[in-house]
Amino acid sequence: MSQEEYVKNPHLDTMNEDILYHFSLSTKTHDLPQMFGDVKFVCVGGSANRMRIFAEFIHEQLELPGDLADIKDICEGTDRYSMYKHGMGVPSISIMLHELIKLLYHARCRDVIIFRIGTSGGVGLPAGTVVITDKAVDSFFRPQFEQVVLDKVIIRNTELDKDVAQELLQYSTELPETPTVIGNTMCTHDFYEGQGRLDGALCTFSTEEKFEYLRKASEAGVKNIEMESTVFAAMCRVCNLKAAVVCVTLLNRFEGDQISTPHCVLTEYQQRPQRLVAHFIKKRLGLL
Ligand code: R2B
Ligand code: URA
Repeated sequence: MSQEEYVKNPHLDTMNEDILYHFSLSTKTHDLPQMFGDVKFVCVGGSANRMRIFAEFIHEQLELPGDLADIKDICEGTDRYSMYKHGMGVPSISIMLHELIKLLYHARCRDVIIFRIGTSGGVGLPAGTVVITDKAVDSFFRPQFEQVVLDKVIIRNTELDKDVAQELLQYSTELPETPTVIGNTMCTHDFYEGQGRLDGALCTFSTEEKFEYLRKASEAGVKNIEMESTVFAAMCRVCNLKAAVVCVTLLNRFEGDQISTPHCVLTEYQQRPQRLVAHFIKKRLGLL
C-alpha cells in the first residue's frame, strides 16, 4: 500500500472481498474502478431529497449527457444511504465515510475533492448565510475530534483544506444572492441540549446561560453549528482527502431556537451551498 492511497488500514490487503454493506456494493460483485474510477468531486449531504435535487442540478450545470429522469441512486439496494446521503450526526456520517473512502481506494481514484453540503444554525449571522468552514471545532471550541478506538480515545485534527476554502470564498463573490463567510463550524452530538437550545424535551440551563455559551462560541470564531463537520474533517485529513464543508444557516441562534422560516424559503437557502459548490466544480473543470 503506497502513501498516496486514501485508506490507512493494512488489514484491507488481506481481504479477498470487501463488502461496502451500507452502499450495497462489493469489490466482487461490482467493477468499482469502471464505475467510479474517474470521480474527481464527491458531494455528500444529510438529506436524501436534497441530494437528489443536487444530483439533478449538477447534471444540468455540467451539461452531462442523458435524461434527468434517468439519474439513478447507485445504492438503491439499501435504504440506509443513497449516493451520497449521510444521515444525521457523527456516527451516521462516519459509517458512510469509511465505506466512501474505501470505495475511492478500490476504484483507484486520484486527486479527489470531497464537499459536505449542509444546513446549520448561525451564530450571529442572518439566516441564509453560507458558511465555508475554516476549522471544525468541538463543543469546547477545540479543533479536534475524539474517536474511541477499543478502550482508548484517539484525538484527531480537524483542519480542512485551506486552499479549497479560500477558492470557494473567492468564487462566492461571483454569485448573486449567495452571501458567504468563512469561519469556524462547531459540531455537536445533539441538536437540542448539545446546541444550547431551550426548546428540547430536556433543558437544564437558563436563557442567560444559553446566550453566554453562544457568545463564547462566537468569540472563538464559531459562525455556525451543525452535527457532522469534525468527524468529516478528521477522517478526510487522516486519509489525505482534500475536504471542504459548506453549510447554509437556517436561523440566527441569537434570535431563537425553532426553525420557523417557511418551507419555500428554507428550500431556497438549501440551494445556496449547492450553487457555490457547483460553481467551484465548473471553474475547476474549465467550464466557466
Ligand atoms: C444539520 O442539520 C441536521 C440537524 O437538523 C444535522 O445533520 C446537521 O448537521
Ligand atoms: N442543523 C443543526 O445542526 N442546527 C441548526 O440549528 C440547524 C440545522
